[in-house]
Amino acid sequence: SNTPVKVAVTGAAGQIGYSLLFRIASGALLGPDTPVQLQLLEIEPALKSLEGVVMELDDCAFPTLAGVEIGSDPNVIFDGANIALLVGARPRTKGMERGDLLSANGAIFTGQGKALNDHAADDIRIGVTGNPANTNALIAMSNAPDIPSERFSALTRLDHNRAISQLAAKLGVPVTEIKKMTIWGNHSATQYPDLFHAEVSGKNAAEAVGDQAWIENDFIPTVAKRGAAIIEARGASSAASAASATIDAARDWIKGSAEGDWISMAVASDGSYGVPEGIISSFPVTTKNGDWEIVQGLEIDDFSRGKIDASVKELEEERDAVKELGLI
Ligand code: NAX
Repeated sequence: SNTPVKVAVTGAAGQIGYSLLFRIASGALLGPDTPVQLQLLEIEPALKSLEGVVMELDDCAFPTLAGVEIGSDPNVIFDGANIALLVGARPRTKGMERGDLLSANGAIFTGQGKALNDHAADDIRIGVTGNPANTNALIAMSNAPDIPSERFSALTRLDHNRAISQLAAKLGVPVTEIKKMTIWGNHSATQYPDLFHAEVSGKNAAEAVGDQAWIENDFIPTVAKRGAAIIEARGASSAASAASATIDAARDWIKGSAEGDWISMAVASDGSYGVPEGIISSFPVTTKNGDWEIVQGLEIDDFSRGKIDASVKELEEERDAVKELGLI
């Protein structure tokens, strides 16, 4: 149809926003035949800078961009939104304790959860990129009782893409040969990128690598600490790759994952794989018609069990902390 899809983006004047908005507007999210209306949320002091970004969006004359609205009130910006990409968050600054970070973000994501609950369209899908992404998604979800919990997800697609890229480089194969990659757990240094269920040209990836030491001492920490390596090299955190992963995640959610493959998404656990119900943890999922389903029946050996449990434990601690702060 020709009715524009309303895509809300928060933190729109930030670094990820500067890459993300142009990709969405050019059709990378919904394709060349679907007009999009961008609804951009920023804090008051960043609105002037956001106006400059909107001038640049205008200057691209994207055929798929039907309109742009900006503002600092989530109740206005989320009105009628079909997709909300929650990118804006309060970054951890020097000397900030984890509790401070959780409460600063708690204020943002409780308010945005309520605003989505009251104003978003009935078919809303919400992807959280802003960190701590899993727990921010949990806070938003808990403050939006009228939105089904399956409509919330947190981004682990960047970690997923990083894992594919590292494995492809190790084996000297194109990324297209790699399927069924999984990130388990939290989008943090405890995440577990799993090669034991991944496939390379149809064969088991861990067997193709044939080197447990590389998996444990090289692959897993390289993927888990890639964000820090980018900061070290670039002097700024990953932005274009984070925007690209945000697009991949939302596009596959809406359009469906590929036949014979799966993707990683952090979603509300139903208890699968021993992950406590309700926490937002990353799983292998397939998607179809805007819904996701956790891939079932994978055998989890002791090594993987330990890695998944460690990351899930961190998520439970974050959940307990935000519960104590009265945010959920
Ligand atoms: P920036 O600091 O460049 O941009 C964030 C923007 O959010 C700022 O313009 C700020 O004004 C805005 N903002 C803050 N509070 C807001 C609110 N209440 N409503 C609307 N906007 C608000 O950060 P950027 O590099 O763009 O990163 C954004 C977030 O993504 C950060 O939390 C970052 O940690 C997180 N990331 C998550 C990744 C993931 O894979 N899940 C990877 C990349 C990135 O580190």
